[in-house]
Amino acid sequence: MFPRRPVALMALLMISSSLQAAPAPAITDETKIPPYTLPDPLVCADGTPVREVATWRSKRRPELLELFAANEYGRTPAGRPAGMHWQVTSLDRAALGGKATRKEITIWFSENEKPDSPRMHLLIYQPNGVSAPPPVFLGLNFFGNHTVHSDPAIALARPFTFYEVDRYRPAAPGTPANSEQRGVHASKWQIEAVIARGYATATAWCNDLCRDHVDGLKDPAGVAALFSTGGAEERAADAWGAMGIWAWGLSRALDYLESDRELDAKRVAVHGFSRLGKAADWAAAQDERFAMLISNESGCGGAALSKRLYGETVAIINGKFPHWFAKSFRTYNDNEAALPMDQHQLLALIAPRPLYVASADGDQWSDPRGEFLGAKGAEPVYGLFGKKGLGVSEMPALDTSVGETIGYHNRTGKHDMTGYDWARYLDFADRHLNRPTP
Ligand code: GTR
Repeated sequence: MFPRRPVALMALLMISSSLQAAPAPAITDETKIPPYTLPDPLVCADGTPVREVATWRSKRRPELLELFAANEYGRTPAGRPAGMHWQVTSLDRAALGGKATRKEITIWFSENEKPDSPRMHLLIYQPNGVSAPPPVFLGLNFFGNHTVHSDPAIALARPFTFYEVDRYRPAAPGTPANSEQRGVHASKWQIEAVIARGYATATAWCNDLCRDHVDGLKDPAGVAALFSTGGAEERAADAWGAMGIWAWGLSRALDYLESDRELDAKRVAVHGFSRLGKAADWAAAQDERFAMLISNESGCGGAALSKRLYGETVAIINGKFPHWFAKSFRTYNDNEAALPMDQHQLLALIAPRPLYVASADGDQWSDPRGEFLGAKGAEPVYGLFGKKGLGVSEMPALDTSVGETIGYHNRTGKHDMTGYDWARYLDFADRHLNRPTP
């Protein structure tokens, strides 16, 4: 029987007020976390257990990808756009004191090359004097390519045109990014160290793809406009947001790398820090051309379990960043128990490729233990492939790197990507990406 009208009306009012309700406060006391149950990565939605790689590949993996697209990150258009093309805009074979070659490439996402045509600027440093095309670390940066190294030859990023959410606040809207910012994020990129170990590094600014702003999806020069996505509120419930677009951009950067015979596109480690770590996780989950994933303090919506209510929650992240995830993700605001999947299953989608998850002890907002448990929860799928994952059952001591095909450490210090982190990633890459592709 249908409820009588006043009851139905009251229910509607309750639903709409719960949609607007302030998020429940974050829990930061381990003893206050409510009990939760994680869905099994190796049991299909219809109850079929996954006992073979073939079942994982044909059934469970597509099923999980669909759950993440429909309920969290939104849907990604397949492949590259028809008119996509690129142009090398600078090339210097004597960069970094002769140790590296620096390249800049503009990747246009349509046939147009007008001032507001969607595009991405890729910056690459590759080691000189190597005997084979080197493996590549690929990641997006927060503030523009010119911030990853103080090299004065790096082209400045296009000016900001409006405030960027909680990250970079120019004195007034419209204040351009300026050369004072050159190299401000150099410590997060460690380019000399990467080159010295025989790897190339490639990066693009996330804002080239989608401005990190509540109105970012409306930017006429952004990728959202190219696909007529609509604004953060106007788009379809399962349409992508900034996170999906950033992940897509990483795959488009890989398209370019595949065309560059001086680099080994079969050995690309995609990496990301924080919000850009979430994007890297989603990129590697979807695009199996990425040979490795490094997820640095990716937290909520990244490597940390959502159902474990510690630190940032789904309601908090959706409230603060309404443009990051699909609108459908808001269904789970303060309702994480209803999620049909969780982030350990996202990490499981990387299997059998090497995966490194890293936390920082001073970054409780990202939930270090939740990130460790995310990695741990992916392990059974690595086992299915005959790979040993973390190989430990408890979180390791601070500043201790563990694991085989899944690496993990919890660094002392704040939310950051440091020389310590990079040294661990380079060691991990040496173990897993050390053989040149024939
Ligand atoms: C925070 C956000 C986190 C993380 C971080 C960052 O404000 O709550 O999820 O992404 O920003 O990107 O630095």
